[in-house]
Amino acid sequence: MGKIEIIQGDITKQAVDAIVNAANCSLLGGGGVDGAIHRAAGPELLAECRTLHGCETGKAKITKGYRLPAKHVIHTPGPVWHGGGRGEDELLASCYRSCLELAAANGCKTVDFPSISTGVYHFPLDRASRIAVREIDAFLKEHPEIERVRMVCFDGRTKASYEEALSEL
Ligand code: AR6
Repeated sequence: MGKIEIIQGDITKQAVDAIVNAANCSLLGGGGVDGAIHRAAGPELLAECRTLHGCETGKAKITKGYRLPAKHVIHTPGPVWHGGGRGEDELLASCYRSCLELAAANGCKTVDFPSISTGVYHFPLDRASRIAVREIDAFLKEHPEIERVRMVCFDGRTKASYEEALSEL
């Protein structure tokens, strides 16, 4: 109990075993949190990402953290919201599971997530936050080796939504 935390902040500043990047399928950078992570990590991150040959929506790939305080970056392309009829819920759930599977496989005990898909990709926030905390909670129950998972929310509205979702678990 109590292994999921919600904070407000900048994910690029977090000194954890792994931060998650809300990427796109190219894994070659973009705007939002993806742009911030690449800027803070430095050009070595993009160089490693080029060797990965992209990633499918809902899957994840791991790199080193380079100049970030975090040891690793786990890159996951979330679904673009198209109204809910194109498997968006299951794809978003798969992002959280895939990232946590990679974290566990790489010995990461502390993992920080941004709010995947709720920016440029327009996934409805309250729907996304419920899916996220449900998947994280389910995974942690099966993987006691992961010590802490945080949602690092950039703004107060996002933080409030994840807090509400966590309280409903
Ligand atoms: N720390 C934590 N959260 C942040 C930060 C930060 N430094 N910066 C932004 N956010 P978005 P998406 C929040 O748009 O919807 C990129 O171009 C932001 O406020 O970054 O999954 C990719 O390359 C929002 O709550 O990701 C893709 O093309 C959340 O992160 C596309 O955007 C996610 O917003 C992915 O879109």
